[in-house]
Amino acid sequence: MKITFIYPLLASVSVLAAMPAMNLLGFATQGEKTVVIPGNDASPLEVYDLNTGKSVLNLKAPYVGEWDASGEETQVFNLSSIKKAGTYRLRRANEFIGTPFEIQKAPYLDLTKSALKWFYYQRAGMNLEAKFAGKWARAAGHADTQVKIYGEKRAIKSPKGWYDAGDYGKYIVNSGITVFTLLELYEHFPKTFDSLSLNIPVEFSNYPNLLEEIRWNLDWMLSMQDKDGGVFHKLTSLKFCGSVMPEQDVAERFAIGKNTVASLDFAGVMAQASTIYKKFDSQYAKKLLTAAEKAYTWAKQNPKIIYEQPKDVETGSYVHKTEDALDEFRFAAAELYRATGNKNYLDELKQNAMNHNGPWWGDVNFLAIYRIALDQKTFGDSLSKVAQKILLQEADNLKKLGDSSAYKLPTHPWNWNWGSNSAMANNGIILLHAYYLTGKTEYLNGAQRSLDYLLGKNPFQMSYVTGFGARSPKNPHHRPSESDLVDDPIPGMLVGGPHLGKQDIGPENWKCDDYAAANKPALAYTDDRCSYATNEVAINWNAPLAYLAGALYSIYNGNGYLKGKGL
Ligand code: G3I
Ligand code: 9MR
Repeated sequence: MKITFIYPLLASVSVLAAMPAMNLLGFATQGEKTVVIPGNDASPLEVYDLNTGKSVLNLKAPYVGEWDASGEETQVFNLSSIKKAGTYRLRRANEFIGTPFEIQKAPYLDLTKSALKWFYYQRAGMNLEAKFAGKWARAAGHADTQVKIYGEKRAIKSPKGWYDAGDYGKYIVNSGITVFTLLELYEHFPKTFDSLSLNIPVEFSNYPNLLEEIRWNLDWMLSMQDKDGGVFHKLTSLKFCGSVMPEQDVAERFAIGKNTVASLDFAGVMAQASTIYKKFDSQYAKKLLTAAEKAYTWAKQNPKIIYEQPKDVETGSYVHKTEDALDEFRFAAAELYRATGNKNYLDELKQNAMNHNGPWWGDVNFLAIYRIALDQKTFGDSLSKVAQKILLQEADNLKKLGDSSAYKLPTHPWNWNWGSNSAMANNGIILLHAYYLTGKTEYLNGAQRSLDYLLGKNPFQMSYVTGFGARSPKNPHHRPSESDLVDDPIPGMLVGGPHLGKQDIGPENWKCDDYAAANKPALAYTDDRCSYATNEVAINWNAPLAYLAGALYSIYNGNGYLKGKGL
């Protein structure tokens, strides 16, 4: 059932007044607070404190900009001078516009928890009990205890792990950047995440909940490593199943495509994880590191095995045409050097120059940049300064692009691609790393603007996260949300977002053509389950959302990473 948004006709709100595009979850008292209003109205904007009924800010209409990503004329208002916690509402030309919004000391905690809890909902091989999953409780699917290796007679046990997205596949490459991002969130903000409860089943009582959840996918990843150290690309059926619940998808599944990139993504994440889990579970940490070194060795011996999708396999492929594995070698060597101190990894790192690419599932160069830029002590001044320079150049590029855009969104033109919302979140993470290095608030504000966009400061004036904000996606392309008997989609999921690829419109899928006419990237989106190109959800999209929201919450709450004092 498709729900189109009819803005709530709240009392004394004119349907003609332009609705504000703003972060529907509100702002931090000390954070930047910007609002975009489409159009060129000359009237001033007022902000009312709903607790006192008084106007607390009166802003003249600013100049009118035009956003090339949507073709809209817009005005940007800065409400940052309001520092008092409370509930507020915008008023213009004697009418209230938009919905009430909160200003509080440290917002986005509920969003962070829900974005992280979603990984529990993605668990393969576990029935989700009501005490943890609420009304989205479901039976287990895909035990994956007898999985044939594609093209061979052998079979492996490959249980657990997270479903990749709206489908029931499990993919190593996409798990790589996802697990890296979640582990970085833990490592950067332990004061928040050591004690944050996600209300998930506990198997390792001494682990923080976040590390417990991540281990569910790490354990699956370990099972995808072959005896010779090489790692398979994915575990899926040959074709995508229909819109059914996990336990109804009984097609045979295969471990497919041992290859270089998957082995290196695996090596990098296992090495990174070994440094984090050793505090809680030294045996497990050792197992992770051994697996990491074995995978790296296999990749060194097999440097050019690029995944090729077999003809009879139609599930996701996570491979791109310019794949050369150099970025994955860089990422893995950096993590292995940090985990082992073995100079061989450092020497290889030095022969594999960093660049400006990424971060996305297809290029993990930036994961190495983050590691080396923030850990000068381990990697030495010269290498670390190179990484810091690249990071700050990228952050300054993004800041400049954001400052000059009529939505103040730090983004590159090429970010308008499949999963554009995750690109916006990853841009916010680059800006946060620049803040960690320099303490400059302009970078923190850039990260805030990235989150603002995802939570409502966009041409649809909606939050792109299910269950969060007055207007949010109701029909994601997500098999459990489509086929459970629950109207509300599972909460905390970031949908892919707008772009002009329109891969889901065509002969086999005309029902998705309601956004076919969109000719601007920021407008090419539809909240319809048919739209896997704009309205699916994915683990590598939720991870940067959780990082961005969790980092901002922690910083505003005074648990900041490095407290902006740089290295
Ligand atoms: O990299 C090129 C770029 O150079 C070019 O300019 C641009 C414009 O055509 O295309 C870029 O490639 C895109 C690639 O993503 C990298 O962004 C492809 O067009 C685009 O089709 C590709 O989309 C991927 C999609 O699978 C289809 O393969 C998404 O990134 C990826 O997130 C998505 O992943 C799927 C899994 O396969 C299955 N599970 C669901 C998951 C999410 O939809
Ligand atoms: O559900 C699949 C989604 O996870 C993928 O991202 C997408 C692109 O590979 O494909 C979806 O599956 C569709 C298939 O490609 C075409 N027939 C309809 C399937 C469900 O929408």
